[in-house]
Amino acid sequence: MTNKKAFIFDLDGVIVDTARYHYLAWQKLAQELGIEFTPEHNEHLKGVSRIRSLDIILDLGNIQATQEEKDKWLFDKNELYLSYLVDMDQSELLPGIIDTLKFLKENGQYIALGSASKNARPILEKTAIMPYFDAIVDGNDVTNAKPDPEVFLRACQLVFVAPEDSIVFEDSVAGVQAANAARMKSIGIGDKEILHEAEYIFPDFTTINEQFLRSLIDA
Ligand code: B16
Ligand code: MG
Repeated sequence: MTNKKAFIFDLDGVIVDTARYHYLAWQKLAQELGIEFTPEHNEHLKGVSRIRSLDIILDLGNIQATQEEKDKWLFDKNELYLSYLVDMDQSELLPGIIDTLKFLKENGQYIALGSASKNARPILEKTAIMPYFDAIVDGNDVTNAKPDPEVFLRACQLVFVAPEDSIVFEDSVAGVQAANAARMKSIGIGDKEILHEAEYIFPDFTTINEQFLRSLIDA
């Protein structure tokens, strides 16, 4: 009997190193508004929707803004972020990710995307990894942002796999909490102190071996 699990990948910070581009773009806005915005503050923005991210930054600076101002800042931030992606290609995939996707595909597993980003599809295209994915759920498809489990629940539904047979790879605290809330196996990619709520934590995909992936498939 084949054991088909749903392996759900976050995008920013898991598949590609776009987290630093989000940070640079938010930092520019924060600077313009006279708000101090550090890498520590940025951790709270990872996995969080664009709109919520802006609210967090404005709260840091105690700034009240009209909807019109917010819309302009959101637009400008996204334009700057997109300008960093213009020349993006496969070289921006994070180390070890392709080997992991290949192994799972060769072993007949479902692969899905579960990202908060509204820019997810062009990034998958630019990095030429769209063919690996059986299902894509991104910021355009959900109403509730991480840590709400909606994005991951929709991803497993699309491949007809139960949440308890689903595994999530995440680099953000909000994403790990979303996976746990969905009752999926959560695997943190990054700092073990920041991602301590995850069931397993690895610094990156080069440290995840085939034996571990096999154990997830056979669990
Ligand atoms: P966009 P992920 C998230 O993507 C990022 O971690 C987060 O920093 C960003 O604000 C969010 O996407 C929205 O992205 O502005 O491109 O719609 O990590 O869930 O793949
Ligand atoms: Mg992420």
